[in-house]
Amino acid sequence: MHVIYTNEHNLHAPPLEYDGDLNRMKAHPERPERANAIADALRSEGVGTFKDPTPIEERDLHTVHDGAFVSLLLSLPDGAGAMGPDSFALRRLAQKPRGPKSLLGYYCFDAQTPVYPDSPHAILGSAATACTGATDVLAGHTPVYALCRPPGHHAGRDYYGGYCYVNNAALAARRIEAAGRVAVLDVDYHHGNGTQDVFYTSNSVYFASVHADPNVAYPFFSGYPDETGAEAGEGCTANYPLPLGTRDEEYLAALDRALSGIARFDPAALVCSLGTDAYEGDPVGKLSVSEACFREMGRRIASLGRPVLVVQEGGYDVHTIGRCVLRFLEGLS
Ligand code: SP5
Ligand code: ZN
Repeated sequence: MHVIYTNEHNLHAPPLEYDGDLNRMKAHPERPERANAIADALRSEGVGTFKDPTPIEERDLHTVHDGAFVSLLLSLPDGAGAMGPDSFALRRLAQKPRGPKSLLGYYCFDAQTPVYPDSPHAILGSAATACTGATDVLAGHTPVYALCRPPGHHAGRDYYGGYCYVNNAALAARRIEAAGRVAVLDVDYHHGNGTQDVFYTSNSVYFASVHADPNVAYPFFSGYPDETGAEAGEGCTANYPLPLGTRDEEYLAALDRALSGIARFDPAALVCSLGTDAYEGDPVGKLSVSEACFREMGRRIASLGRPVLVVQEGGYDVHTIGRCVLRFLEGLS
């Protein structure tokens, strides 16, 4: 199994997160130790052949993203330091302002996704990791694991947030689309709003997501069962929200429903957005999925019998994230 990985992600290390508590910033959960823990776990178990991604350039992001959006993200002014907006556009009201900080507020939808001077290297490295994984799947390798960081599934065509800057899984799906219909299965704890949005009107990419109920879980404003796609893509989006505290049996029942929809769509290949934040010990997620369940998830996904690219998304318990990924890849192989 190819494992695509670059340590460039270490260049992106936001120290603190604003989570709505106006009195205190918290340690940022999306930290380099996450990906380093996964890489260490795979290496120490001798799982996979590690391979550097083939570098990509800004223009390679345009298959999914708006040009002005990525150019702002990747080239903030020198000396700008840590950047985040303090005002957010409600776009039905907004015009596009000039000035990098206010413009970030046009493209960003939350306060937890800061841009630091070296973040662009990590963002491009993470996107390149997913794209190289896609190329390997097109070349006949399966499964392939793209150890992406930062994650990507909350980023849309022209917006970012949720610790995500560009959408790694969507970039990979677009690349694999050259071989035929693609399904994206998102098993991160959070709804993959960005990926859903990118493919919402497409009938060549199916999107299914199993996640915590957005009434009470981030990203709140999408991930409901009545979101089923639009125009040519009507029927090509499926959401399976779960109550907080959901355990293995009910989780796997929802996964089975998602997999039946994918089987009916009959894709040539599958991209799996893997978050381990549904794990019972995760500090951000509030579902109750066991380590053994990750193996069973891998097994059921493998039973579709399609080539699979796994793209790493969230998962914040650095002590168990490696084991959850190992179990999942074990089940998949
Ligand atoms: C890729 C991904 O999993 N993004 C998730 C973004 C979730 N942001 C909202 C979580 C805010 C909670 N702050 C952490 C509290 C730690 N106890
Ligand atoms: Zn997540």
